[in-house]
Amino acid sequence: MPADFNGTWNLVSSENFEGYMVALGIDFATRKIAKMLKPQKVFKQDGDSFSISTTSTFRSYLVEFRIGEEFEEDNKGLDNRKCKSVVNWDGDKIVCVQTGEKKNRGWTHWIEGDDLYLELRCEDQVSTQVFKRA
Ligand code: VLP
Repeated sequence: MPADFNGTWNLVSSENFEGYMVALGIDFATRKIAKMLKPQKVFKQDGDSFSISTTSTFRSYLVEFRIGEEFEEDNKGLDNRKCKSVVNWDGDKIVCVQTGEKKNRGWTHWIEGDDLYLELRCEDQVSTQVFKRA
Protein backbone atom coordinates (compact mmCIF):
# COMPACT_ATOMS: atom_id res chain seq x y z
CA MET A 1 0.00 0.00 0.00
CA PRO A 2 1.44 3.37 -0.97
CA ALA A 3 1.37 6.24 1.51
CA ASP A 4 -1.93 8.11 1.93
CA PHE A 5 -1.41 11.88 1.81
CA ASN A 6 -5.12 12.75 1.79
CA GLY A 7 -6.10 15.54 4.13
CA THR A 8 -5.49 19.09 5.22
CA TRP A 9 -2.09 20.08 6.54
CA ASN A 10 -0.83 23.27 8.18
CA LEU A 11 2.76 24.51 8.06
CA VAL A 12 4.49 24.31 11.44
CA SER A 13 8.16 24.78 10.54
CA SER A 14 10.38 25.80 7.68
CA GLU A 15 14.16 25.62 7.17
CA ASN A 16 16.08 27.59 4.54
CA PHE A 17 12.96 28.69 2.64
CA GLU A 18 14.85 31.98 2.15
CA GLY A 19 17.75 30.18 0.37
CA TYR A 20 15.26 28.32 -1.85
CA MET A 21 13.47 31.55 -2.78
CA VAL A 22 16.78 33.34 -3.55
CA ALA A 23 17.77 30.42 -5.83
CA LEU A 24 14.41 30.83 -7.61
CA GLY A 25 15.08 34.56 -8.09
CA ILE A 26 12.18 35.76 -5.91
CA ASP A 27 12.59 39.47 -5.19
CA PHE A 28 13.37 40.83 -1.71
CA ALA A 29 9.94 42.33 -0.98
CA THR A 30 8.12 39.13 -2.00
CA ARG A 31 10.52 37.00 0.09
CA LYS A 32 9.85 39.12 3.19
CA ILE A 33 6.13 38.48 2.85
CA ALA A 34 6.45 34.83 1.80
CA LYS A 35 8.59 33.81 4.74
CA MET A 36 5.97 35.04 7.23
CA LEU A 37 3.24 32.87 5.70
CA LYS A 38 1.80 29.72 7.26
CA PRO A 39 0.43 27.98 4.15
CA GLN A 40 -2.11 25.18 4.28
CA LYS A 41 -1.95 22.19 1.96
CA VAL A 42 -4.95 20.12 0.93
CA PHE A 43 -3.97 16.79 -0.63
CA LYS A 44 -6.47 14.80 -2.68
CA GLN A 45 -5.11 11.43 -3.68
CA ASP A 46 -7.04 8.79 -5.62
CA GLY A 47 -4.76 5.97 -6.69
CA ASP A 48 -2.05 7.62 -8.74
CA SER A 49 -4.03 10.88 -9.25
CA PHE A 50 -3.12 13.78 -7.00
CA SER A 51 -4.08 17.36 -6.45
CA ILE A 52 -2.12 19.51 -4.04
CA SER A 53 -3.60 22.89 -3.20
CA THR A 54 -1.36 25.27 -1.25
CA THR A 55 -3.19 28.31 0.10
CA SER A 56 -2.03 31.34 2.02
CA THR A 57 -3.25 34.86 2.75
CA PHE A 58 -0.85 36.16 0.05
CA ARG A 59 -0.89 33.70 -2.85
CA SER A 60 -2.15 30.23 -3.58
CA TYR A 61 -1.07 27.47 -5.91
CA LEU A 62 -2.72 24.33 -7.29
CA VAL A 63 -0.95 21.43 -8.96
CA GLU A 64 -2.66 18.31 -10.35
CA PHE A 65 -0.86 15.29 -11.77
CA ARG A 66 -0.81 11.55 -12.27
CA ILE A 67 2.19 9.57 -11.12
CA GLY A 68 4.66 9.00 -13.96
CA GLU A 69 2.91 11.34 -16.44
CA GLU A 70 4.88 14.42 -17.45
CA PHE A 71 2.94 17.69 -17.39
CA GLU A 72 3.53 21.35 -18.17
CA GLU A 73 3.79 23.34 -14.96
CA ASP A 74 3.44 27.14 -15.04
CA ASN A 75 4.33 27.96 -11.40
CA LYS A 76 1.90 30.86 -11.66
CA GLY A 77 2.16 33.21 -8.69
CA LEU A 78 5.37 31.52 -7.57
CA ASP A 79 8.36 32.26 -9.86
CA ASN A 80 6.13 32.07 -12.97
CA ARG A 81 8.69 29.93 -14.86
CA LYS A 82 7.34 27.11 -16.95
CA CYS A 83 8.81 23.66 -16.53
CA LYS A 84 8.14 20.06 -17.49
CA SER A 85 7.32 18.21 -14.33
CA VAL A 86 6.92 14.57 -13.44
CA VAL A 87 6.17 12.95 -10.09
CA ASN A 88 7.13 9.39 -9.19
CA TRP A 89 6.98 7.16 -6.13
CA ASP A 90 10.25 6.47 -4.35
CA GLY A 91 9.09 3.98 -1.76
CA ASP A 92 6.49 5.91 0.26
CA LYS A 93 7.74 9.30 -0.95
CA ILE A 94 6.51 11.24 -3.97
CA VAL A 95 9.35 12.88 -5.86
CA CYS A 96 8.81 15.68 -8.38
CA VAL A 97 11.45 16.62 -10.95
CA GLN A 98 10.84 20.07 -12.49
CA THR A 99 12.89 20.35 -15.68
CA GLY A 100 13.42 23.88 -16.98
CA GLU A 101 15.69 26.90 -16.68
CA LYS A 102 16.69 26.15 -13.06
CA LYS A 103 19.02 23.22 -12.45
CA ASN A 104 18.22 20.54 -9.90
CA ARG A 105 14.69 21.80 -9.34
CA GLY A 106 12.06 19.67 -7.67
CA TRP A 107 10.44 18.58 -4.44
CA THR A 108 9.75 15.51 -2.34
CA HIS A 109 6.81 14.85 -0.01
CA TRP A 110 6.65 12.15 2.63
CA ILE A 111 4.87 11.36 5.90
CA GLU A 112 6.80 10.72 9.09
CA GLY A 113 4.74 9.87 12.16
CA ASP A 114 1.80 12.30 12.05
CA ASP A 115 3.70 14.93 10.06
CA LEU A 116 3.85 15.77 6.37
CA TYR A 117 7.30 16.76 5.12
CA LEU A 118 8.19 18.77 2.02
CA GLU A 119 11.72 19.13 0.73
CA LEU A 120 12.04 21.89 -1.88
CA ARG A 121 15.13 21.91 -4.10
CA CYS A 122 16.52 24.50 -6.51
CA GLU A 123 20.12 24.65 -7.72
CA ASP A 124 22.28 24.20 -4.58
CA GLN A 125 19.52 25.11 -2.09
CA VAL A 126 17.32 22.77 -0.07
CA SER A 127 14.42 23.90 2.12
CA THR A 128 12.54 21.55 4.42
CA GLN A 129 9.02 22.27 5.63
CA VAL A 130 6.94 20.33 8.14
CA PHE A 131 3.13 20.29 8.25
CA LYS A 132 0.68 18.92 10.81
CA ARG A 133 -2.87 17.70 10.22
CA ALA A 134 -5.41 20.49 10.59
C1 VLP B 1 7.48 31.69 -4.37
C2 VLP B 1 8.44 30.55 -4.22
C3 VLP B 1 4.71 32.43 -1.80
C4 VLP B 1 7.43 32.60 -3.19
C5 VLP B 1 6.34 33.64 -3.31
C6 VLP B 1 4.94 33.15 -3.11
C7 VLP B 1 1.82 29.15 -2.34
C8 VLP B 1 4.54 20.78 -3.33
C9 VLP B 1 4.59 22.06 -4.12
C10 VLP B 1 3.29 22.23 -4.88
C11 VLP B 1 5.42 24.22 -3.59
C12 VLP B 1 5.54 25.31 -2.57
C13 VLP B 1 5.66 26.65 -3.20
C14 VLP B 1 6.84 27.42 -2.71
C15 VLP B 1 7.28 28.37 -3.78
C16 VLP B 1 8.01 29.54 -3.21
C17 VLP B 1 3.37 31.75 -1.74
C18 VLP B 1 3.42 30.49 -0.93
C19 VLP B 1 2.12 29.73 -1.00
O1 VLP B 1 4.69 23.14 -3.23
O2 VLP B 1 3.51 20.78 -2.38
O3 VLP B 1 3.56 21.97 -6.18
O4 VLP B 1 5.96 24.27 -4.65
